[in-house]
Amino acid sequence: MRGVVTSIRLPRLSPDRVDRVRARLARELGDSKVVADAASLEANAGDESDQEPILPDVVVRAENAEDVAAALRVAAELEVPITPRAAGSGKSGGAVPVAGGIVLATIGMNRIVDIDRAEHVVVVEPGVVLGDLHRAVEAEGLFYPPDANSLAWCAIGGNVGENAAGPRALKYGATRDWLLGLDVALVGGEATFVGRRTKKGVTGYDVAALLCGSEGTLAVTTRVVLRLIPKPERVVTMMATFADVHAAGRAVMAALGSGIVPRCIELLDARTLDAVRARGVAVDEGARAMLITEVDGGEDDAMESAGRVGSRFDDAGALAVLVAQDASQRDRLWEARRQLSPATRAMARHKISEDVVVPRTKVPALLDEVDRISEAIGVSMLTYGHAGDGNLHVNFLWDDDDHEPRVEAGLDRLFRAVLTLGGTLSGEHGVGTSKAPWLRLEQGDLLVDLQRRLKAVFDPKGLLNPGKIFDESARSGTKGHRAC
Ligand code: LAC
Ligand code: ZN
Repeated sequence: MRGVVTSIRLPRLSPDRVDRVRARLARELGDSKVVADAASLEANAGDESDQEPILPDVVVRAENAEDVAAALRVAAELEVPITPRAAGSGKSGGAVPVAGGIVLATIGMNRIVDIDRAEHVVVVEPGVVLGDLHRAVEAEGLFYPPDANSLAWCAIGGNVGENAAGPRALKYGATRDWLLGLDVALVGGEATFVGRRTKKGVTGYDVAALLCGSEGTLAVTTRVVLRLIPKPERVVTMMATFADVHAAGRAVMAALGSGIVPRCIELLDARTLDAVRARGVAVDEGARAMLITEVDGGEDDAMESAGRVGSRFDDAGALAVLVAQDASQRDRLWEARRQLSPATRAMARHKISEDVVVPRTKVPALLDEVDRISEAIGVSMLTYGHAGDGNLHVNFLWDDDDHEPRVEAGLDRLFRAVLTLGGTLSGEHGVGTSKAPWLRLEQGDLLVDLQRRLKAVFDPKGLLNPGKIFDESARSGTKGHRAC
């Protein structure tokens, strides 16, 4: 189990109540779907964030929507906390059961129910792995663009819960932009469909959009209807290198001014490039920053578009602009990019990774501020991420436990700088427990309180995924960081 930042800990159930909950769930769902052995509890305790894992008291392995509804009914009747979970790849503590209780695991609900070629719609269960969805629809000549970097194992239920995004968000947006409708179950076990299956539709509030990104605090997804488009005929992948990260930041703006919308522009700074080299991608030693850029389109125009973007990089002072020559070169580059999160974690005993966003014109200003913060606190930092969206993963890396207060100060300064630059605290990982203490700083009292009231409409007793998004005692600092 990975240990890390001390999470909020809410009061736990008494042993008697734990016994009652386990027995009642087993009666409703059958023994095989209700598990409480040490390995199962541990496997459902944490996520991919720096938040400390916390053991649940029991895990429900749902196999269908009826199981989900039954678990939510029992939770309401016995007034027990219940935390939904798909793959557990989240990066803000959203799936950590901070009050113990029930973890409701939907990863076993992994059927692709329907790929509708005529309507360009796919219907899936929440446990479908994103990469499997990509392969299935692409085999039909269709395309689902959101591409969280954990696509080899993250699941659609979590993608919906967190409104997950990835590199291709620059051109295609995040999960919410592709979500048409959801089958959901509420605390208490009632079930309904929200949204639509058609391209257009404006009846009532857009509840599907509200649930997407609600981090499992309002309802539990049992089925997802997503929009598709035809698969682009051609993709061109480019790797541009620069003498420093600031030149790369300026080149991002130059490329965005080219009239072409690349499907991604990923920035990697000098220390991140060391991690890429360590993963076997040949990068010139003189390069201190890189942009991985992809352009897609028709067979004829994609190369021309790539040429236009590449010449902007040249004008902006690129050391070299290389085009991936074949699928294996391209795959190697992306594999290295997708592994950055675990690869950078291995670079120090402690790591915090943020996913702040600034208006993209402010990326150079943010990079300057990161330099200043690193110098002021004397802690090593590295930055990579979705620069075309202004969404950067700013990482703090340190070995010495005594440096935690400095990191804390750096984190607070980073968040304040991001807000001053007109940005937001999270571009894709959500608030969870990790950013909860700063939510009010960004959104103000009225908006936070309005959302809390909304939460109470769905879940009056606060049983569903308690302690997330709004709980300001969630993280009292970086105290408790340990090697991960
Ligand atoms: C990435 C994850 C950390 O972009 O969001 O690699
Ligand atoms: Zn990312």
